[in-house]
Amino acid sequence: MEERIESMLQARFGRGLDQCTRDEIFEVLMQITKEEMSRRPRIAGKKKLYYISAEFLIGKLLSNNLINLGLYDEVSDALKKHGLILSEIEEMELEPSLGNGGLGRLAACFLDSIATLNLCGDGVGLNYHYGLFRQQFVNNKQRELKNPWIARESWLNRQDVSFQVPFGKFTLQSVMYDIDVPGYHGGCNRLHLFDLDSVDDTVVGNDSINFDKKDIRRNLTLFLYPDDSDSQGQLLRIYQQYFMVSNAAQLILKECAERGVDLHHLDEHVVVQINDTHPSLVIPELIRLLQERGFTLDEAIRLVSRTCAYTNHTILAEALEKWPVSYLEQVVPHLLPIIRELDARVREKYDDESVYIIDKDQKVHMAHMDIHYGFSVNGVAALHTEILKNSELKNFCRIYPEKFNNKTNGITFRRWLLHCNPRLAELIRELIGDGFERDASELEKLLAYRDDPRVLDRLDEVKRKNKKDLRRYLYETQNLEIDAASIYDVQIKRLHEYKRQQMNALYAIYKYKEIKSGRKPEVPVTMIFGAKAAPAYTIAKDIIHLILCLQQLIAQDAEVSPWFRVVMVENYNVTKASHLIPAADISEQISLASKEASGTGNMKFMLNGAVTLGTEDGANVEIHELVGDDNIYIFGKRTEDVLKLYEEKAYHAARYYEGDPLIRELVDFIVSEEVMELGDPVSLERLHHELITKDWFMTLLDLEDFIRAKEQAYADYADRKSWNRKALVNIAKAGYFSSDRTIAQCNEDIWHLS
Ligand code: 26Q
Repeated sequence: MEERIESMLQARFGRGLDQCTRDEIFEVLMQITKEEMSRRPRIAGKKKLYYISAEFLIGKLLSNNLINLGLYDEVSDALKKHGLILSEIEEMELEPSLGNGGLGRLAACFLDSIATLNLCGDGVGLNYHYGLFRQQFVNNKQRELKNPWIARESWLNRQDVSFQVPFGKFTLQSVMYDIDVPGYHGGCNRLHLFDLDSVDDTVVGNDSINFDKKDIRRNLTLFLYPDDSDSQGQLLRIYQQYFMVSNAAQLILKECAERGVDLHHLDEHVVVQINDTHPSLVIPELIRLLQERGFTLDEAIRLVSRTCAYTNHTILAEALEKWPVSYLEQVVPHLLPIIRELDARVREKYDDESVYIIDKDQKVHMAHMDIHYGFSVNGVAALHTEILKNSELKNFCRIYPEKFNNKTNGITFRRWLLHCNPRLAELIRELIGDGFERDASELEKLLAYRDDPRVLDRLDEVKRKNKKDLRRYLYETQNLEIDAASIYDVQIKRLHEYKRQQMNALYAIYKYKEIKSGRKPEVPVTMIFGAKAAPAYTIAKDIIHLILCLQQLIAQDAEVSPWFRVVMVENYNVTKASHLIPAADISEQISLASKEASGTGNMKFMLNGAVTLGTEDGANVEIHELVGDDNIYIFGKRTEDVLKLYEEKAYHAARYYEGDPLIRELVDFIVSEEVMELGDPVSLERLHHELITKDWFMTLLDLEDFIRAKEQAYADYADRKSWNRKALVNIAKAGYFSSDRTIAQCNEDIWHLS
């Protein structure tokens, strides 16, 4: 390997490993990895899965691809001989931020597992030039910058595949780029990302994310839509979605032709997984294309309905896509007759407005189309699926009980253990062998060591080293100083009110005041946040502002800062997650019960030996069941209570604020002199007002129980042996959350690939 790297460097740059820059070495390692992937067999099968998703949050690929190819150690050793460290070379790689958060990262984990299980399945999405914005903190506020990731050389391979995509007013010609997806010690699948040659990066200013949203030809694939809270650009979003699915559908039919598939048996050769409703237009598009090929409408609908399966990722009303008929009329007029016909068939059969595709306000409910005209509907955690069946989608479940199924999310252990936490992986190998790398359930063998003080000490040592690494990383990247001997209490995820970062901030205020009153914690604490807010989501940005003000206030306070720190990591992304998670002691999963469909960060933390502090929400419920009461901190109202409060409109934040002196004191601190001096009074006032008048996600309802649970966790941490046992049990029980398990279940129940 050393020779191969050397000779390639010489050929390209005329210099060797000792003289080349890290960038140059990275470029060559990427090239070697790409060559290796192109030599691996492509996974084939009678039936092929197309996983269509508007997001694939793949993160940096070099190390992961090398791990999966079985080349990591070889490359790492070759570099070491020259005093180089592979992980430092990987820092040169630009992160492709082609996703907002959970749903996009899930798609990336799934691709890894699909290839690892040797299943024939490709991803289909869009080649956003800038991905999600890069976040910068200026004056304690978030600022958004563009986030380019496509360098001169990248993982993308331009293909000779191109389709005509017809829109209402014009037709565009696409181009397909592929990224190879290697399975763990196996063959490769691909991620197909569609783009347009006419897209023009220069329509975006240097440091901004603003551009002319109407110039579709030039802007279509520039940006990933920064989630549902940004109300602008809806038409552009529909253009993107149709561009994605028309390409996907044409690719499917082209590949069918190449494989000699008789389209009358499409459903025996193709399965389409629709990742949330963003690709839902693939249903009418496939119907349209089959009609073009001579199929009757009845036959086309029958075939497509047996081919498409839908995953729901949310029950938040505002994230359920409903597009005005007039928008679709403008962007894809040729699909409207089909969508109307699909709706008419529903209306003819069912006398229940709540299941219509087009509602009385002339909005098209994408999820309704998926449920009627797909063969499977799955939720992403047990609780979430139950809520779908019994409340959110209950009228559909009555009609199609057989379609509903649960597939609890998972994560790829290649990235979230082997790559991000090599020390822990090595310790586990030493204890139970390497079987867990293929069969994650083998991690349970670790339970044999739950009372072995030597093993618990070793676990502690791994965590301590990881914490030191993180300390250095935060210092070098953001000039943040944290205490490596403190408890690392971490909340990293998109900023959303339902995830309740504001509740965690109120805890920070509580702790600050406690220490000010002379009550110091037994062990110092560092609260670590990382979160991006959608650019148009005002309250979310106000919450970031509050956290950053608290960070400054506490850092400046010599009385408090030796005991307690709040830090917010800038530009939270997959790379940052892989530094933060291995070092965490406490995993914050504190969404309002019923609101977090699953969460996947919770699984990553658990696998890395952090203990969850959470509500009975999403997959936390399953984590709780697996680890038992002693190895998790559960607090807060449960789903039944919450749903009832909403139903009866019985939650009033003001009552908690007015009726409870502690709550009042904490909330009022947001607009105290100390904080107002550091921050923007308008933003702080707005957040304060929101919390006491609306508090739609019931922060104040759970605040005191949250404080109780967190205090308990901090106190328990002081008993190192018992804490390390909790960490060990969490790791041992994390096997269930391998995405290999999720994908095996998807295949068994939905896809039926060979
Ligand atoms: C909606 C309308 C218009 C434009 C964009 C959107 C939009 C974009 C992104 C709606 C939703 C998303 C992202 C959703 C998401 O990430 N959901 C998360 O999915 C994870 C994987 O299943 C779960 O673990 C999380 O609980 C869920 O929040």
